[in-house]
Order: sequence, then C-alpha cells, then structure tokens
Amino acid sequence: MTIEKYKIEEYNHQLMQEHQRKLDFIKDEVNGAEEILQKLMDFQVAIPSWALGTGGTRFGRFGGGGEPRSLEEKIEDIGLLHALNQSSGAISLHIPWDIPENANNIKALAAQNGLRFDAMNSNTFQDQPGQQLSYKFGSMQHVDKAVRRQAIEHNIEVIKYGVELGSTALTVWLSDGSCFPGQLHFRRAFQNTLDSLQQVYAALPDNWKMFVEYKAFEPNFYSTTVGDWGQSLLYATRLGEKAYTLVDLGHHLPNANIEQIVALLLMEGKLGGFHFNDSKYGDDDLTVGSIKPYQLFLIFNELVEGMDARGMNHATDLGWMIDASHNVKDPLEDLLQSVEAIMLTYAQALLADRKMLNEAQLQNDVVAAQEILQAAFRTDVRALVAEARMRAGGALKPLAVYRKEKVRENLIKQRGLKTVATGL
Ligand code: LRH
Ligand code: MN
Repeated sequence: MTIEKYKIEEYNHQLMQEHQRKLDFIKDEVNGAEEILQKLMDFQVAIPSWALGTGGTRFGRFGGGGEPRSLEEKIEDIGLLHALNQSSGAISLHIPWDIPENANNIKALAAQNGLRFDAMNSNTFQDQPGQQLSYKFGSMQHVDKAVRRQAIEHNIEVIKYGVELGSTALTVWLSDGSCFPGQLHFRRAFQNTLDSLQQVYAALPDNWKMFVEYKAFEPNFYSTTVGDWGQSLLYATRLGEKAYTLVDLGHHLPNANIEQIVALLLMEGKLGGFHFNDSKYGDDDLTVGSIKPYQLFLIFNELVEGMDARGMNHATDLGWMIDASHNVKDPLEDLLQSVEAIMLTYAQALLADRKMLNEAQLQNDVVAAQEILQAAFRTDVRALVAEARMRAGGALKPLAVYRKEKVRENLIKQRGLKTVATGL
C-alpha cells in the first residue's frame, strides 16, 4: 500500500495554521533552529526487517493481520513509514529470515521506496531446517571446530548478500554462553569466538564495518560469551579498526549507566551503532522512549557531545537502527512512535547549551548542570521535528495519517488476517 504525496500535503495543509503558531514559538525559544532542522532532515533511522509482524513470547503470540508475506512486502511497508516520516530511509536485513532471492530486483524496489540497506544481521542463534550441525551449545564459541566453521561460513555468506545490496556493515549478535556453572570454559569460549570472528573479519570488504553486539543474558541464563560492553570492546579492539561495538539498549543489567558506556565507547572510537528500543526489566524490545525517555535523552546528550568532540557526521558516522518486537501494538504504528521518539530526543540533545553545561561542570555547579540538561529535556520540540518532516516531504502527523488512511485495514484486505511475517 502506498500513500500519495498529494494526500500527505492535503493533511498537512489542514494542520498548517496550528503548526506554524507552534513553530514560531519554538523558533523564538531556541538558538540555531535552522541548523537543528537540517540535522533532523539528514538523520535516518534503519528499520529492522524482522519487526514488521507481530512478535510474541513463549506464552503466546496474538497476530494482528495484514503482515508482510515476503521481503518485497516488507520493503513496501518500510517505504510507507518513510513516506510518512521521511526519517526511516534504511532497512536492516536479518539472514536467513530475509534472503534477497533476486538482489537486483530487491535493490531496485528499495530505491523506489527511498530506502538503502543498513547493517546486515547474521543468525547463528537458531538451527535452520536441514542445517548440518546444531548451535544448541553455541556457534563461534563451540568446542567443535566444525560447528564454528559452519557459523563462520554463514557470516561470510551474509556479507555476500550485503555486498549485492550495497550494505557496508555486518552485525554479529551471538547468543552463545551457558546456562549452568561449570558448563563452559570461559577462556576457551572467548578464544574460539575471537578466532571465529577474526576469520569473518578477514572476509570483510575494505569499506565495511563489523558491529559486535553484546547482551547480558537470554537465551543463556548463566553466562553470555559477548556479555557486556567491556567484552565487546575487547573483541572489537583485538579484531581491528573495522570492528566496533553495538549498543542494544535492552541488553544491559538493571540500572546500568548506558550513557556513560556510550561516552567511553565513543571516546575510544569503538562505538559502531545502536539498536534502539526500551525496556523495564529484560530485553523487552518495547517502543523507543516509552519507559525511560530521560535515559534516552541522556544517551543522545553524550552522543551529540562526543560526536562533536570527534568532528563526526551525526547522520552517517554511526549506525542508527531500531530493534523492537511488537506483542500488543500494530507493528507499523509502533515503529512510527519509535522513530518519532528518537527524532524528538535527538532534537532536545541538539539544543542543550553545551557551553554553559561545560562551565557548570568545571565549577562543580551540580545544580546548574542539572538545570541546563533538564531545560533541554523539558523543551517541547515536536513542532521542530514536524517541520523537518514536512520540509522533507513527510506528514506533520504521521500516525494520524496512517490511521485516517486505514492502512492496517487495507493491508488486511490485501494480505489477509492470518499472514505471519518472518522474524521475531
Ligand atoms: C538479540 C537481538 C539481536 C538480533 C535479535 C533479533 O536480542 O537484539 O540484535 O539479532 O535481537
Ligand atoms: Mn539487537
């Protein structure tokens, strides 16, 4: 299903007066509104190909209907999101859930929808039908060299698909670990994993990056072989300059200070990118900014400060990706909300008074420092983000247009109630 540009302009026209009033107000409030608007227009968030259907848990899955039945339909759905918010101009594929049977056709369809291919994701956390050797006891850590070889070859195959599509990064998330004390020789597991990653690293084209994604627990519940930022940094440092860490917000132990982790990984030049989501307990994969919006702001605050300190290009020098699972929301509405939360938070971080904050920090003026940060967090930047969207050809209110155009109803008519998308 597509939403024509003229339709979006009609909806914007109805909202223009109200929008202009709010925009004029915020432009009086903030410094550098035009620079912020340009940065917002340049900023694109990659949508995960595995999060376009209804997710579930071991206790159940409640499908919502109209789910994409193929990679082509997934690209159309992301194209629709991008038409509405002009901030979702990339797709991150997961192999083998979304193998591009005909890469040229897939690439052309993505281009028609204004999409490029962000990081590719390998999968050695499931056994595929007909797979020779099982990953029950891990993949790259496995005591059996043949299992490690199988995992290495899969990752090299994923790189090949990515090269055909124009992607320039591979995300490796390993579920490897152990469920009971004594099950695993930690040092051997690390060495096997490093050796395996080195063989994948050797197959990377020159302009590619490898993102090593860490996670504290699940599906293993005693140890995880890439279990935290320190371990991921160790691997990335040992692998070489094309290897980086990837921060999935849901992959930390309770109360971890993620913004401090981000600041240090950025300082080391080893922060590769993000899987944005939110959580209250574990790897809940909830809508971005739905549980801990202030933490998300503090993370973007460190990102803007750290990237500017290194002269990095905000839009292109890090991997901005969502990784979510939708148990009770319409997947496309959930993704629209997540992209909106990211853009709002980025805008707030951009308008924080860094000079004043730095002075307060140098004077140990704790109260002033908090006031400066919270002044930015408490600034309503919705009109700025909407303006950036509209200037880029998007909708002032994407979710409202999505509902008024009855997108889900039309997708159900077109695809049926029982379709199940590949993925989580
Ligand atoms: C693991 C993870 C990883 C993906 C998977 C779908 O929890 O975050 O990034 O491969 O979710
Ligand atoms: Mn992830």
